[in-house]
Amino acid sequence: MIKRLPLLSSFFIAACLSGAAETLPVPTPQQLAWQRHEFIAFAHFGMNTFTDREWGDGKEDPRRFNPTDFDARQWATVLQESGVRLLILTAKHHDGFCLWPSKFTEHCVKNSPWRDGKGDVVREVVEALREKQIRVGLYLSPWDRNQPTYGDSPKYNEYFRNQLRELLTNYGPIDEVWFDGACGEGPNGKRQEYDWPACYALVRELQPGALIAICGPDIRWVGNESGVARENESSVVQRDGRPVWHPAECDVSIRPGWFYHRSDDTKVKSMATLADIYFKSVGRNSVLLLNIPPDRRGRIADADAARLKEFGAYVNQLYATDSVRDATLKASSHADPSGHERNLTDGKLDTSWSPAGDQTTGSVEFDIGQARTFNVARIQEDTSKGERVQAYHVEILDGGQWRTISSGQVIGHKQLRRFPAVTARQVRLVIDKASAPPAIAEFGLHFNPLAPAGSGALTAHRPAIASDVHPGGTQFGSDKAVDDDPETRWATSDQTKQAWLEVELAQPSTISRLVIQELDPRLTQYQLQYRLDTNEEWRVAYAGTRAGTRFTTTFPAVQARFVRLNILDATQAPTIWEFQVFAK
Ligand code: FUL
Repeated sequence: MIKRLPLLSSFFIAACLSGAAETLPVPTPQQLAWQRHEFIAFAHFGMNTFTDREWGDGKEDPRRFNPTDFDARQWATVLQESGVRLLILTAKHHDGFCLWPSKFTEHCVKNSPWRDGKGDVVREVVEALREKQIRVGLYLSPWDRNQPTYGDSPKYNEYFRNQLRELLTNYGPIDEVWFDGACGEGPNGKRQEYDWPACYALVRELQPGALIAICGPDIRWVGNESGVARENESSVVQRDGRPVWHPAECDVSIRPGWFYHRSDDTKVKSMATLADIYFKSVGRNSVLLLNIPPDRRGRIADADAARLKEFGAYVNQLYATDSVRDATLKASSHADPSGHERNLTDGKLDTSWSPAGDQTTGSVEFDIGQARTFNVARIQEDTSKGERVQAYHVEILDGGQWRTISSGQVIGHKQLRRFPAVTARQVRLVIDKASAPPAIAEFGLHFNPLAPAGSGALTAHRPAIASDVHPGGTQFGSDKAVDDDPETRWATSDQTKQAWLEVELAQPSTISRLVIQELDPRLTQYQLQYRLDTNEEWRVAYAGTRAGTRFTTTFPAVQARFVRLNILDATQAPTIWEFQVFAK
């Protein structure tokens, strides 16, 4: 994992303490508005688009940047038609090439042939977005492989702040500033120490409404680049022994890479995959940040545009029918005058149902009037009051008996709980535990026409770490071997022959089947190792001398919490589409 944990500013901590219940952290108004966008977009565009790379080395000739038909209005139109309300543009990626004419470097658009060196991608994108009421975010890579001062900490910090000042003063209101955590050594061999407090102070001074993401106090990286949050992902995390509001953002690309590569044109994620990601990000109380990388023309590629619009339509359709919208509601009790249960179906996030007095448990029954079929429950807290619920379940009346169809702990802004389709007339939402009187804003029941995607592997979407990752870019990260996406792979550095990939399962599990999908057959000696606890020695569940593109084997069942593919020898650097372990 290359992204770093953020630091917290005192500004931010102060905002957390002014909540409804004294000790419950609450979002700032900006964080609240951002979470309610739910689904936002990323545009990785720059030198890499023209060199066909993911991580440039900063030595590229600026003349290589030359989009043939740059059209920011086309981006904005596609985004608007897909329901996207915020776009984050890579103003500068790790190669240091700036998409705006910076006064502080020659490595930027002013030395490119595009628009005779007079162009400004940032300006054109910002203006096109504003015409369509789409908000703007900017990615400014702290890691800069072009800057000679990188690694000479005070000097580079000044350069970085100068760039930040240009971006935050010349382009109107910016909603999100994205500081990536990837970081290498500078040319002098020294590691750059960033001056984060000074950067945060500058953002607050120049753009008080902007949220600082990733290496920043306002928005947290979810921990993988597969667009997937954990179950019960909370916006409240512990920092220095105190709870603070730091919501999760799930970044993922619509293609295998972050930048456009023609060879990926046939690998645009399918609707089933995108829908699954949506449920595992937005449906788990997180914001989905979906990357749509413009191509060498400087336009969103046709396949991506079509898929994004299809995705936007799918999301609208999902909410279009709600079985409880006209249901008759009856709560165990309700707070007067504002906590009436009718607020649960009024479509407003600022009105909520709360039980009477200071009760922290309660339930609401929905009588739909006739039996309806649904396979998704939507539950939303009014998070302006914090995340209060700690346990809940949803049940249906089935043959005179209440039967639980879904349960969980965190609700937060939104839970979309999937379950096999059921048909029922009476449904009940039960709050089993909360840290303060719950304030439930919305409840809905929907039908998702797409079957949940996924292999069912115990390793799928679990935290994965590797001994080695190819330096070409994060599209080769360890998470790619467990993302259930056969178009993305974990890759090791070119000379590697030995490597390991370790995955933590959700709980101690019985395992007895292994699947390995290699790019091509390279492994010649490897083990599937396992253990129940980090203090234990690794044990071997299976040892193999070949794998290949579609390898499956069973082995005598063992109990594991951690599994590891331990590669002892290979003909070439190991690279693996999927590593999966199953119960059976
Ligand atoms: C990573 C970067 O290294 C990738 O190139 C990409 O920008 C991604 C969003 O963040 O850390």
